[in-house]
Amino acid sequence: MSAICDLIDPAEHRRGAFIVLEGLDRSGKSTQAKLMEQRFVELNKPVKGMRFPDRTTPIGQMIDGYLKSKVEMEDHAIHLLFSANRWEAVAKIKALVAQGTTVIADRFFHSGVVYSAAKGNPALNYKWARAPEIGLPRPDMVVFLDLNPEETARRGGWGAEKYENGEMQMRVRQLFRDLGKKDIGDWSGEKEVIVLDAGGGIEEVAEAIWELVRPRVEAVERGERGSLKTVF
Ligand code: DGP
Repeated sequence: MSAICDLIDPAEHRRGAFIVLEGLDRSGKSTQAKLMEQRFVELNKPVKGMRFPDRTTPIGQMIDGYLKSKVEMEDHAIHLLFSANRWEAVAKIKALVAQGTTVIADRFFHSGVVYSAAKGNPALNYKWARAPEIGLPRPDMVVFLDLNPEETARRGGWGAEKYENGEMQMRVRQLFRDLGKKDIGDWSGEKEVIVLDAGGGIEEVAEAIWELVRPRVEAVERGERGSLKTVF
């Protein structure tokens, strides 16, 4: 073996993956994120589930008050709070991934851009909404669980929070579907999000997600995707 190979310890370069599930409110994201986490546990692979917004931090509590309509907030101001709530988790995400733990996030920056753009405020367009997300860790894969808003609205607990109304959810769905056609814009040719039909049963959807995610995670494990990239 060459001297260079002797110097490279493959384990040292093995990072974890960063996988994000996106979806409409009550689309089954949180259930699916837990089921995916379970797969990693069964395979003895280190994994950590996270969710955004993280309502446990001081910023997250402000967001929670807004979503529960306890406080009013100007559109740009709440947008920046959602973004700040992601930024405050960056060091943790990077450290976990660097130590070889896969992070599964229930929502990340695409929700930020899409939910704000869906408000239809001309002063808060897609370009403006994306700007504060630049520099965040870029997920290795983002899966959008695509479901008809009429279906999610029939599910228990729907309608209690700010964005849980039919029109908003329709616009959110359309914007996510558009992202499914949009290239990230680097050499990879990957799309911003992968749109997955989430209309089946829980196990069926879990299997479909795993079929997408598993090869990507294995590519990360083989070192083929290099280090974690950033949003640009
Ligand atoms: P959840 O905890 O997943 O139910 O999300 C709470 C709500 O907040 C949901 O309607 C989606 C919305 N949301 C999540 N992230 C963002 C964001 O970054 N910006 C905006 N405007 N809304 C978001």
